[in-house]
Amino acid sequence: MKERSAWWKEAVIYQVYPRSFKDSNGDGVGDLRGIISKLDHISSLGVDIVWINPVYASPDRDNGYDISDYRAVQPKMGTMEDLRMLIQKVHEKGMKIIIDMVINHTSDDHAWFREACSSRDNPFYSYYHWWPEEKGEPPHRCGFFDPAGKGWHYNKATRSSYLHYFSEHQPDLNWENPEVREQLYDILRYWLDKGIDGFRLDAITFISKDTRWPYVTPTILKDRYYGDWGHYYAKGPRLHEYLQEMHEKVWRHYDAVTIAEAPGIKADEANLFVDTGRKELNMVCHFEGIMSGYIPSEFKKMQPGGYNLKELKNIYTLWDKALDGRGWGSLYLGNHDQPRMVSHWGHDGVEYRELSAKMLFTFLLTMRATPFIYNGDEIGMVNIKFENIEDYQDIETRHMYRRIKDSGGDVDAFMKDQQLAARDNGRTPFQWSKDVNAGFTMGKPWLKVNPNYRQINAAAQENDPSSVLNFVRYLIRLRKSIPALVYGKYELLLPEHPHIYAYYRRAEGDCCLVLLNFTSYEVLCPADCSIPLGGEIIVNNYPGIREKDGRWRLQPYQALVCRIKNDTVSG
Ligand code: ISL
Repeated sequence: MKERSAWWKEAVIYQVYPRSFKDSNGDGVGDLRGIISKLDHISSLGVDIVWINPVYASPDRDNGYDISDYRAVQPKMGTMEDLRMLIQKVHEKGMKIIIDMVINHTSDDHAWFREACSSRDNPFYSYYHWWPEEKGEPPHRCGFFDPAGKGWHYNKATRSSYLHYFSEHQPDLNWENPEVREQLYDILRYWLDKGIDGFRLDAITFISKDTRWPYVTPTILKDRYYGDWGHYYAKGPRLHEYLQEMHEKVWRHYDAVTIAEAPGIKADEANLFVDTGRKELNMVCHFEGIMSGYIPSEFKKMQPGGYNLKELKNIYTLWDKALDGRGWGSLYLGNHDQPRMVSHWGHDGVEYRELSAKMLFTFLLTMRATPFIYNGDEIGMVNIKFENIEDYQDIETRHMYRRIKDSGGDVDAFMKDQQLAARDNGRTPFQWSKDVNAGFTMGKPWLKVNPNYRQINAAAQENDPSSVLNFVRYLIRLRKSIPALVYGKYELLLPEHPHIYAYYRRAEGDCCLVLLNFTSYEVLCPADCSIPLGGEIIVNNYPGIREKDGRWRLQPYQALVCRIKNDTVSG
């Protein structure tokens, strides 16, 4: 079926992690004025939408994902006037701006929660989920960032425990209460009226709880990506009712893009969120691809040998198929919750760092899904791989360390795993130049700068035609100029091949063959994707091509896109 067009389907999204992007006042924390000062860099990429992580008032226990006032800007980030200016400047550059909205939970410092905690009779008590002590132990729920793994926290004044799926400082809002929902819709409208063009809705799949509180074994909830936990966390009985209500009360009245962060959702459930007829949301960011390669039931521990390309291809193909003609996908290879793209999916050694970054970008920008580029990836930043727990700032890593230590677990193994998977790997300051602190701040950076900034930085790449940065710019221009790369049908080739990811993007009379070598060795392509007659190579991260008897010999991490115009093969 032919895709219906929409601006957000054609867009490339650039994610800015504000506290690590650019510090304008020397306090070591990136801020709004810092982002404004770097808008030329962002717009030079050719992206269409800038997504910024939370900049609301927050005690910052989870880097802003614990909001204490939804209508205020956190002083470390700047002022409301700075934000207004950012919105205006982004628009002046012909881009759109979307913000994170964290409405599964608030901070424990939010006025609603402070009120709620004071007494059971307080009207705000019912803004949260409570388990009164006279009912005995609350049913087991897991708090992902809780040092003891617990999802309920006791509050003396109300003689009851409140629910928190993340840390105890992030109490979950009670969406059963219509007043809570109205408050939240009001907040969404407030920001849309300020000129915001849409939202990334944080952990939105968790908002509806089964308030019969069924018994769930700790084993089921042990892991947040595999097994059955999603059934309890991400598929609450009223989830879609709430999303439809949100659409009716908010989205229907604006031309905004709505993106669900969707932990716990599988391909066959995606259309429940994004099928246009259901009037819910525009896109979901799923976890199936990004978590591939981790060992189920272990905390962010990679399989020996890393991810399996066949499995990865299968996941992305399944998602494309599920959404085909019904909804629309999104694609990301890194973000603020993940290690660096190159370290995770490519090779971060000097020899292959740039090549694998370019290969991964070719993938990201030639799939049928809206691509998300995470800041820093466009210059090929890599994991910092801290050796000391004190270097980590992330609540997730710190609390998990404590949990493992307290239970007599293997902290050394944990530290090793974190070098691959910790979120702080993706949060180190942006490497602008070879100046002090990579040009990020004149003060002491809140998180250490990766010492490799002298080699990897934006300034060094700016005028180098062969840099990752300029390769990314080229790919974005290409995606914009070839509709087949946005809307064209995706057809997987060589599904069983363990090293090559190959596919066609096929539109009427136009077709692109994409060939990606995901390994650090040379691979000879099977005949199925031999050099197409009359094809033109439009992407190549090597200076030339190698072939043998009409078959491609892909160099380590080589990426090729070959365009076949007047394509007559039917899709
Ligand atoms: O970070 C993760 C894995 O390490 C995810 O499981 C993450 O907790 C989940 O996707 C929800 O993420 C979002 O909400 C969190 C916040 O810490 C994340 O930064 C945010 O992206 C709690 O608000």
